[in-house]
Amino acid sequence: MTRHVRALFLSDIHLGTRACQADHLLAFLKEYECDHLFLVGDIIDFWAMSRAVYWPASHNTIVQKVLKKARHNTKVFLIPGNHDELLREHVDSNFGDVHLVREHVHTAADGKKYLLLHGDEYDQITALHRWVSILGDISYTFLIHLNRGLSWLRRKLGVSGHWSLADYAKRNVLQAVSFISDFETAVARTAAQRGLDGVICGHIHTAAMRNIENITYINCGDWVDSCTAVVEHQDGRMELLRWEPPVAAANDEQGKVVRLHTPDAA
Ligand SMILES: [Mn+2]
Repeated sequence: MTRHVRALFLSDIHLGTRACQADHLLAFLKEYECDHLFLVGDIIDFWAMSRAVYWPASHNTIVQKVLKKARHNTKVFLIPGNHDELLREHVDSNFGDVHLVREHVHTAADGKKYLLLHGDEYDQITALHRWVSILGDISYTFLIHLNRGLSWLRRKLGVSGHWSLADYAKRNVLQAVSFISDFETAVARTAAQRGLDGVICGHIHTAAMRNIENITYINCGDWVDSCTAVVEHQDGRMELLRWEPPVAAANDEQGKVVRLHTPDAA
C-alpha cells in the first residue's frame, strides 16, 4: 500500500559507493508518494568515486525513480552536500525537472518554515581540516563494513532489530558526542537567526528530531547505515522513519517502516 505524504526528505544516500543501501532505499521508496521530494545532500558520492567507483544497476534505478517522480507530479529539489559539491557550481539551475539549490526554505502545511541545508558548513572538522575528514571517512567506511559482518552474524543467530556499530561508536566516544551536539546547536541557531521555525539537514549521519532552543531540529540520517528518512504529512506534521530490513533473507519476508519520532504525537 502506497502512502501519500506532502513531502519526503532524504540525505546522505552516497550513490556510487559500496556502503549505499540502495535496495533498502528502493523498498522504502515503493511505500511512499510525495508532492515534494527534497534531496538534502551527499546523494551521489563523487568524492568516494574519485577513489573507486561502485555503481550497480540498483543505483541507476534510484536515479530513474527520482527522475520519474520529477517528470510526473513531484517537485524535486536537490541540495548538494560536500560529497557532491561538484554540483554546487550549478546551483540555481534546473536539470530536467530537478531544481538544484544551495539551500531552501520550505513552508510546511501548518505554516511552519524550515531551513533546508546539507550542513557541512557547520562541521568544523570538514571545513578546517579536509585531510582529517578524509581519514575519518575511511575509518567510518571500515566500521560500516565491519557492521555488515556483525549484521550477518546477528541474522544467523536470529537476533532481530537494528544495531549499528558506527552508531554505537558515535554515541560512546565522548569527542563524537560533543561534535554531534555542537553541530546540532550551530545549525539550529542559524535557523533561529533567520526567524524560521526549524531546520532539516543531513551530513553527520545521525538522524534526529527534537527541540533545540525552540527550533525544531531535524536530521534525515542516512542510507549507508541507519536507513532513515523524514516525511511531512498532509497536515504539516513531520515524522522521522526508519526502514527496517527483513530479519531473514527469505524471499517472502519484507521490510517495514518503523516510526522513530513525531513531535506532535499525543
Ligand atoms: Mn556530508
